[in-house]
Amino acid sequence: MVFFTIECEIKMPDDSYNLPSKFVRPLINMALRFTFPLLNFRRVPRRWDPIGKINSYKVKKNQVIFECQNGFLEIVFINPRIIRIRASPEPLLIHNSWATIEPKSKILLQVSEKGEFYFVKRKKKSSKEPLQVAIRQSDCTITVIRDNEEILHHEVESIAWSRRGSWVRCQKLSPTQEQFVGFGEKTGPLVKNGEQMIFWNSDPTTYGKDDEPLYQSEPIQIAIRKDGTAHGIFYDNPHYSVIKISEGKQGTTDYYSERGPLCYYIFAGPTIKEVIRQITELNGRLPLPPRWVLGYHQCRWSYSPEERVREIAEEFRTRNIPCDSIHLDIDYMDGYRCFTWSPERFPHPQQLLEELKDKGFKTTVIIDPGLKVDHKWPLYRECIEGDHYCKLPNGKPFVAPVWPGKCVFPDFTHPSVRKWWGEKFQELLDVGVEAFWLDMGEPSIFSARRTAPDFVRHNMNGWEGDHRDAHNVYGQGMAIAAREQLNELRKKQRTFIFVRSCYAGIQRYAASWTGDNRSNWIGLQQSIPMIINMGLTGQPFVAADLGGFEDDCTPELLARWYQLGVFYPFCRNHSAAGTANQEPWVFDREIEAIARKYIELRYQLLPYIYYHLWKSSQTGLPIMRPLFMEAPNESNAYDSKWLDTEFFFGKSLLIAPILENIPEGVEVSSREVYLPKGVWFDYWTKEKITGGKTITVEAPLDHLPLFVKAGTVLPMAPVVQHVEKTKKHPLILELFPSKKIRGKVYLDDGYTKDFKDEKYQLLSISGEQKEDSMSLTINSKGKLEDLPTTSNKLLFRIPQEKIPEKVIVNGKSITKRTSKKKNYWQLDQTNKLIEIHCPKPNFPLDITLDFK
Ligand code: MIG
Repeated sequence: MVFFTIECEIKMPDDSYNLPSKFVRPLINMALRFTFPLLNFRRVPRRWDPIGKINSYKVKKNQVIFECQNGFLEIVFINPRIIRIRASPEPLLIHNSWATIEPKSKILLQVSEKGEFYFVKRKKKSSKEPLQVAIRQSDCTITVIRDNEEILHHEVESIAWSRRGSWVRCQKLSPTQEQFVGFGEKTGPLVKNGEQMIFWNSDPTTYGKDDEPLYQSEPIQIAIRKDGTAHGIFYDNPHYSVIKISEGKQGTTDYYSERGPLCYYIFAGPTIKEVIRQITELNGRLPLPPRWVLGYHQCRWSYSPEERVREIAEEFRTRNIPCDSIHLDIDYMDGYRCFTWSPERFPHPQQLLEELKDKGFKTTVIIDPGLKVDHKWPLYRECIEGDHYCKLPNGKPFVAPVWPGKCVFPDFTHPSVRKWWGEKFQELLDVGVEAFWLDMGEPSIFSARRTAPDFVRHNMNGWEGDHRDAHNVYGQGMAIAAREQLNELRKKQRTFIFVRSCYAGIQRYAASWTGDNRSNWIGLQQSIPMIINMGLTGQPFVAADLGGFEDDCTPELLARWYQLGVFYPFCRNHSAAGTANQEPWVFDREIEAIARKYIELRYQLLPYIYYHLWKSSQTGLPIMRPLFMEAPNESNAYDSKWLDTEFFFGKSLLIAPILENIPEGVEVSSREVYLPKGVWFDYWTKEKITGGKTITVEAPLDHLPLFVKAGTVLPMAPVVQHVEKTKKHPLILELFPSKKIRGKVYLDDGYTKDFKDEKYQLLSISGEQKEDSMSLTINSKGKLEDLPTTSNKLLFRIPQEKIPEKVIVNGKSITKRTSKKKNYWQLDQTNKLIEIHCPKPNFPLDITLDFK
């Protein structure tokens, strides 16, 4: 009851909060650094009772249940490469997951006895079993075997329950040297060997190096072996959990969760890409966002009043800096009441949004979970009358302070509350809002503990529970509510939603961002491993606040942050109230030019990014990729020196940003870059470089080291001020030749859900370069004939070493520039390119360049 007294002691203002001043905030943050861990701390128990020896087992079609001395163990094969293991002191009930879209398993199982082990395998006979489970009779320890021979996972101690309380434990050994990655949103390096991590959604108000836990819980571990093989484990339990990875020759992973049952999935891989496909097969994949979302987003806490929003929009357009969305933070609301507009600051929201729309901006608004206690406000009354709130044990509403002052909290773990709340989005859609930003779902509360007390009651989809059960999925419920109802409210168009707090599997409801980072070099650097690890656990579309949230950004930092940030899957500049402005133009012309150059680069790469995002929606593979994903056989690809500082963007680009300020006494920044094996092109100079080695690259303030793999067809767009404008332009295919040339483009209308009826175009380009010729074939798939979101023209750009004698398109030799309506080719002498123009291309399209 300690927490109870603390919550009650808090003075709760009726009026909304004011932002604490710049001087008080660091003090609050410092105080929270102590109170937060103290009040959220849970001690991992010391005394445990193991599950004990196996007494008997039962095979029930697709399920094997072992009855042990102290509990039950269940094994199910979700498919031949994904198994689920559950254990509990009591007989196991249905598995209620907040993450998985678990298909009903149809895999029949069998158990065979060999020596002191039981082997669980598929009933269907095959000489090589992707996965099988061996369980020792005497203590029920589990070993998981891949392809009949390789031990993936081996328990050092058997599964156990705490003697007091309700904790569960699982301790496993990694038989081979492995590197552990994944774990979702965590600070620190990409590889987590030797670390202990807590899974308890938390709002630290701002975070720096090694601060944890943060807003999200994704207890998914991927183990990578140096031969490039990988497998994964997902501990599907949203309770307070701890994963501890001990170092040593043989790494061990200890997992503890405050409440059972123990439930985990093993993904067999055997490659990292396979593991991600398997994880997202189980937990779902990102619904394809509208294409404009890939543009640049500008935000700050807060653009207010209306006039300020207009001003910002105007700055972008007059300065010719591309931008697709302006985000409105909490001050657009009336006293922080959700779904309302401030009559003073935003008296004519519809008109404002209309004007923005005319200029090519989509409006995104923030939504918080807490509803202001205000008896005159209909939404509050509905919440109370409809019994939609989180409750105290006595059934009364749980009330706690957040921005609006005293608030009640919708119980997003209740299906009908999700429906009720989700339908409210109609009010914002009516005003013209296009996308939604869901904040504070930890839930974040202005108390010393920073979140709800354990005794608060939640519906838990009918299973009833307390806040220990609900805490890590409260934000997930908020996202589910928004996604499910917005799918209904917008039957035709896609909707973009992103959240701060969530649990594994969030990607099928919403994208996310990494919360309140800081405007410093650590904030810049650590966004790389963070976003990559989130991608590895299934979330491919993530942003970090570009320029940093807390503290003031400096010109040099902002320039470098643009160079990295335009390669975040989701690209948004955002900063906290009370900090210095950090829009592209606030410093000087040099910094503005750098911001523009890199935002423009992102817009040029849009077709490339869109293809990869579509790919994520199909396979789960993220666009921001660790080196070992594309270069699994190179030891440098596992070295944190490179892993934490450079990355693949899609299959073909390598980004090596500058992550430090220019050292004193040095004139020009430079960095070492490890270029994986193969041939590369410097993106800027088109100079060829052989990889498999480290190079030093000079990087003056406006330069980002950026490389393209030879053999790539880079689909590109011209620079436009917002995504919809690309419609007037051709699709550009830029070639980076090699013996073999490959590329893909995915195009659809970019806005509706029609692509689900195959109304898209998927182009596959393959080609060959020979001594004195080059050939390209472009095939198309999908029900659309034209190239949507373009002017239905193809433009090939081929670096020119020799000038072709003949260019042949579909068997017809074409001439140098003649008419705009026919295929023709020309030389771009300044850029040293051969350009081939194909208006209204017919697929398959064959092109041959003869250099004889
Ligand atoms: O208590 O809405 O992470 O992006 O600007 C702070 C104000 C609440 C936290 C979010 C941040 C947002 C801020 N919010």
